[in-house]
Amino acid sequence: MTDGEVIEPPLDGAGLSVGIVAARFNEFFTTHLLRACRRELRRHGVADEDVIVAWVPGAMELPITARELIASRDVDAVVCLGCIIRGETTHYDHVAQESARGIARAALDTGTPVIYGVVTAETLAQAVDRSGSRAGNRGGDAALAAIEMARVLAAVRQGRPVVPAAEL
Ligand code: INI
Repeated sequence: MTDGEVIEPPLDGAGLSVGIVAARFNEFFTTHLLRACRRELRRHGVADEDVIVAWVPGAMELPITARELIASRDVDAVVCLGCIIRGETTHYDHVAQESARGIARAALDTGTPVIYGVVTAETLAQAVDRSGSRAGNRGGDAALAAIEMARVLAAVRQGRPVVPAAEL
C-alpha cells in the first residue's frame, strides 16, 4: 500500500519574507529570543533584508501589530516574541490568554502563519531556561515554525483551485 499525498517541504527559508514583532516588556528576555530568532532565520536561508522587526510595548500589542504587518508588508509569516512571568504580575492570566488568543486569531483571519514565540513562565528561573539556556530558546524554535508553516501552507495552496469564499 502506498501513502496518499504527504506534504512536508524542506525547511528552506530562501526567498521568504518574515516579520518579527518583539515585546519590550521583559526586554532582558525578549532580546535573547529575538537574537535566536534572527540567527535561525539566517541559518535557514532567509535574507536579512527580507526580515522586518517591529518593537511593541508588551505581549498584548503583539496580535494587532502582526495583523498590520501582514496587511501592509506582504510577509510570508510573522513571529511574535514576548515574555510573560507570573511572579511579576497580577494580571498574568489576562495578558497570557489574550495575547495567545489574539495571535491565533490573527493567523486564522489572515491566512498567514503567525507564530506564538511567547515565553510564559511561573518564575524568573523558568524564563531564563526558555530564553536560551536549559530549555532551549523559544525564539529560535519560533523561527523554524515560521519557515515550516510558510512552506507548508504554500504547498497546500498549490493543490487548491482558487474559488471565491462566497462560492465555497
Ligand atoms: N506584557 C508582557 O509582555 N509581559 C508581561 O509579563 C506583562 N505583565 O507582566 O503585565 C505585560 N504587560 C503589559 C501588556 O502586555 C501591555 O503592553 C500593556 O497592558 C499596555 O496595553
